[in-house]
Amino acid sequence: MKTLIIGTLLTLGLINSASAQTFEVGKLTIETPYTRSTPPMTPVAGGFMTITNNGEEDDRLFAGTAPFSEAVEIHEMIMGENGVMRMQQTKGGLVIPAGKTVELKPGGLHIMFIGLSEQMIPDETHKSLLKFEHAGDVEIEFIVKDITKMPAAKMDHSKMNHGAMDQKAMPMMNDAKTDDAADKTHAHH
Ligand SMILES: [Cu+2]
Repeated sequence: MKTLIIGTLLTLGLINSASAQTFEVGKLTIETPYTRSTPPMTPVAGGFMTITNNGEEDDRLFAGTAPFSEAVEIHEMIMGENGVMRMQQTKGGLVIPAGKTVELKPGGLHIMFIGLSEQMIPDETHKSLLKFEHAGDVEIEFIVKDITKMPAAKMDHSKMNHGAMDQKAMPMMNDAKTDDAADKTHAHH
């Protein structure tokens, strides 16, 4: 009977954390961890979530482990010399400042699962252990979102707008010169 009650409570706890997608450890709240679906044999996948530090001292995420991935790293996006964004591993983990929320999202900071042993199938969940300097270890669950149903990243059109402004300025100068030349021609007569 005792075993049955404990078993029931554990089951309820798991159901609650999975549906709410919120995980607590120490002063940290980790919300909506997700990864994106992958085609078969894809070697890597990104992991995304928000981490809020409700405490009064900074904490630090030191990546973690996952049974479906050889390595779990923390990556940041940086501008390469050729003007193309690329990702690199953060040095010394990722600081979660006291009282702040850090967002890991596509195109920005993210967890990188490297060496996937499984395909990421939409709506499946995958457990992973995250390691924090102060809060310690926490097991969270990543939901796999269907990448084909997610909005695509917006393109940057700022360069096009600048080009249009430059072209507008030029005809005004040309008009002024043309008028000046026309006046001189008339004066000659
Ligand atoms: Cu990455």
